[in-house]
Amino acid sequence: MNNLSQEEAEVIQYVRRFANEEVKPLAKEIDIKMEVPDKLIKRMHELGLFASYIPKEYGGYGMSFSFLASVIEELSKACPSTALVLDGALTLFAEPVLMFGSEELKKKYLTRVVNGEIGGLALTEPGAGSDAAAIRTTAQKVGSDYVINGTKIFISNGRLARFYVVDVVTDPERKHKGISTFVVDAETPGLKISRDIHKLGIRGSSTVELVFENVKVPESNLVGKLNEGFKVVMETLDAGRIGIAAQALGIAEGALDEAIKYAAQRKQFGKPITDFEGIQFMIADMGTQIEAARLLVYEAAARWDRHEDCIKISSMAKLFASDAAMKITTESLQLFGGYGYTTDMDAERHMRDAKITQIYEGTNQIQRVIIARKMLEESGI
Ligand code: COS
Repeated sequence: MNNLSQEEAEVIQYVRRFANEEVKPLAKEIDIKMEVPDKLIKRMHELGLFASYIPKEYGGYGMSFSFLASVIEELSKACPSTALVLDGALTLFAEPVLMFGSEELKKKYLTRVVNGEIGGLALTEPGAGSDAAAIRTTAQKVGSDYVINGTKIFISNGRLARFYVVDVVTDPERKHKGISTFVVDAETPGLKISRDIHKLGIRGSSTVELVFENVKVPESNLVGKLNEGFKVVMETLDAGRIGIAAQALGIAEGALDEAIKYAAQRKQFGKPITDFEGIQFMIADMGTQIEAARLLVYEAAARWDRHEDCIKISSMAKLFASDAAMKITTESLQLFGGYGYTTDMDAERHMRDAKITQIYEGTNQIQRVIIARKMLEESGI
């Protein structure tokens, strides 16, 4: 049902075991210490997860996007912060390089992703969130280089990233037709992490503000064509949103699994609370939402694998799965009663982790705008 090859389905069994045995026991500590430990990132590399989605010609395993979505789902059941390290590296960094990068750029950076080096995407700015075309970070041509100046905010994988895909203005007169995308190495002089951003959920994921002060990048680091970077980032987000939908699905499943286990052993009025119809209805509704989210996530992933237009389906998957995750984590906490409201249980963390999926890679209000625009366009009216 996940459209996985037999080999991919077998590998997923290992990923599930890794998530259960090595990631899940650390999830609480990751949240408290606000860091995914290096040893987990190394293990993901050893298991070939960074290489999984990279094509064989760049040293990877050439597995499908559906496989990647399944990995993200499995890891997110255990710890969505850990999942985001991989998701960011592959959907937000590797995917745009793969889709639009020159051969030189692909060889240079994708081989490094295969080696477990992490990347990120630097699009959002203090004044440009939902209105992505309003970015103001500039890149000016000086000789054969471009010199970047500006500030980027909410950058996931911030401190872990060795390189970022960065969106900049190269022709201020032309709005979205004057935006270009570059790969910038984190070590480049003038590029600084100006602060860490502390969050409600996915606290293990490093989120930073980046400041660019006369950061020089070679023209050869351009991803796609000059002034065509908006298309690069929009298509990146088409893939990225499927990744977030898979993350939301995993969070919801992780929360519901725990809640069912608890409810089945929690006795009140002389019987397990799962004997009460009110509780059964809650479980049934949550299970149905998860199944519907799963169908959307893997339909979107399959279409991405078939190189079909995914604008509408990826927004639908992200919208539905993230709203479901928020609802399911809230209701799961409710099943724990007073205990769910304490930090003794994981339910409150699941709820905090779910919230971001309704916000990042485009708020769910923006997803609705995208879906409606596409539907109206398709109606031909
Ligand atoms: N995939 C591919 N191309 C897309 C696209 C998508 N999802 N969305 C828009 N485009 C293209 C359009 O086809 C159009 O191309 P042409 O110039 O060839 O006509 C161009 O991009 C501009 O599109 P549009 O006029 O719709 O742009 P808007 O400025 O109105 O913005 C939205 C469109 C709102 C969809 C965009 O700004 C957006 O996605 N915002 C959310 C940003 C986001 O997700 N931020 C999170 C960052 S990562 S944490």
